Amino acid sequence: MHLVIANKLYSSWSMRPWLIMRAVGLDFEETVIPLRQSDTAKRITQYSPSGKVPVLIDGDVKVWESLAIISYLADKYPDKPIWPDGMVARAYAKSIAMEMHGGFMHLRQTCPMNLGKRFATPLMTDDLTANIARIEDIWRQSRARFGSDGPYLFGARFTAADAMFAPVATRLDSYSIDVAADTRAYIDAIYANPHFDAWRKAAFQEPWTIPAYEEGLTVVEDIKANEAGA
Ligand SMILES: N[C@@H](CCC(=O)N[C@@H](CS)C(=O)NCC(=O)O)C(=O)O
Repeated sequence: MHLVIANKLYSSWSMRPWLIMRAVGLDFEETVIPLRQSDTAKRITQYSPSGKVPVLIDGDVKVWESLAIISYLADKYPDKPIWPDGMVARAYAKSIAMEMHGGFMHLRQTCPMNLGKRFATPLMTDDLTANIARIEDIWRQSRARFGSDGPYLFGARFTAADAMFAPVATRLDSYSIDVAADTRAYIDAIYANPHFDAWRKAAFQEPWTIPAYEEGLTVVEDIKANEAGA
């Protein structure tokens, strides 16, 4: 299988299928196409009918949209623990994964993913506050109902629901957003995940910086530069 993605520093949608593929031990090759270059659109459309990544190429099958890729993998590899065990937990996991895929627009617009920087807390509008409250509620409910045996949303095993929310966890951290202690513990669990850590370290090796993605934001820490110099 071949997963085509964008910059690991910035591309939250790319991170999601990549993380779950790594977490369940699927072999794949990857191609990173950097965003905002003169040939970005041409390169992406060579692979992806939507002009967006991620896209998974599996022989003559092409699957685009992050959640469709995860769904395809779960169909193709039913023995791989992509979703949690049990019909009720799986229904909950798919509900929150789809809620994430289609929602939280205020957080996504105000706080674009950028693993390399820490920013000052943005203006906490009512819409942004409501998005964050709902995210904290989802994580709390999921952990209380299904997650008692480990740090992730469904316990000890990192599932597709965690993959969908991992970039959300990074945004709460990167934008210095005040969260409850249990939310912080979940964010820390994502950062401690070895596959997330591998993605983050690879992001810091990338040569590209896209200033347009930082316009209007106040940088309080250049994490990528600090970790590279450490
Ligand atoms: N809904 C899509 C979103 C994909 C998306 O927006 N991808 C961005 C990168 S994160 C992209 O390909 N942008 C193309 C560009 O900016 O040229 C998914 O879930 O995969």
